[in-house]
Amino acid sequence: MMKEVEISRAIAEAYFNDLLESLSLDVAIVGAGPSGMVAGYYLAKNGVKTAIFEKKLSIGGGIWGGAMGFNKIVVQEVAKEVLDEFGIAYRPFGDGLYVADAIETATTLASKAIKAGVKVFNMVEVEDLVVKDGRVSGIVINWTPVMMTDLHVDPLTVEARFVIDSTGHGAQISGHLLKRGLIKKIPGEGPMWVEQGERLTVEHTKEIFPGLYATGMAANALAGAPRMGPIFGGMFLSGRKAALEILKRLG
Ligand code: 48F
Repeated sequence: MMKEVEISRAIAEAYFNDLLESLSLDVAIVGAGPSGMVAGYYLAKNGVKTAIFEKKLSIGGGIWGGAMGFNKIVVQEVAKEVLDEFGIAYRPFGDGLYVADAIETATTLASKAIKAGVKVFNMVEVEDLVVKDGRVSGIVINWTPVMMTDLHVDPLTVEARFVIDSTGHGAQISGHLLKRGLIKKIPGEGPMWVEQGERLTVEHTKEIFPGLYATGMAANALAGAPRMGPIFGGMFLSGRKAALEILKRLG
């Protein structure tokens, strides 16, 4: 029946079912940028209970604008197989480079991750971590508007066997460990050097503290590696690497 309150009931019930179901996760991913969505896809596809928490209204992080708002992205040879896995169209360009549409990339990564079983909670900011006995064991969440307006409202908590910091350049989640002295430093990204930046981002995708992995630009910032601009292969491979390592750990 098209009654106003029935529409409200449908939304509230469906949303809170998802939230209740996601209070206890195998993996909580913070940030729905390329590395977070790729990680989520590979985890969920392999039967791991995974949710992504994104503080903005929209998923996609730094994908949408390509470079300078020109909405194309570049992917290098080694990461082409991730585009193939997701079925994202591309066009070869020069020696070992491929150009894909930024809008198709953002929407397809999200669609495939969700269809693989990832729950995405947008407009939810992760404001802290749960740390018990020297191990990250969950995240602390609040509504983005609460955080923006600085209202004094207590958060909720989600427990997770692993948390992934996929928050991009700011490495916000790892920052919560830094301010408690639980990790020593976050050097931040260095000036542009594409090859090194891409290589080091993947190399430094790892468990940075018991229970906490970092991917993408967060891994890059934690390593003090160079920035690389609108080439996305490193982001994809970083997300996949974290997912495969966590899959191994979960058995
Ligand atoms: O920055 P972002 O796209 O992360 P990424 O996977 O990819 C980086 C590239 O987009 C690009 C690049 C390519 O070479 O350099 O920058 O490392 O996405 C990070 C997402 O995390 C969200 C943020 O809104 C964005 O969508 N985010 C950040 N902090 C929080 C958060 C938080 N505390 N809680 C929830 N979401």
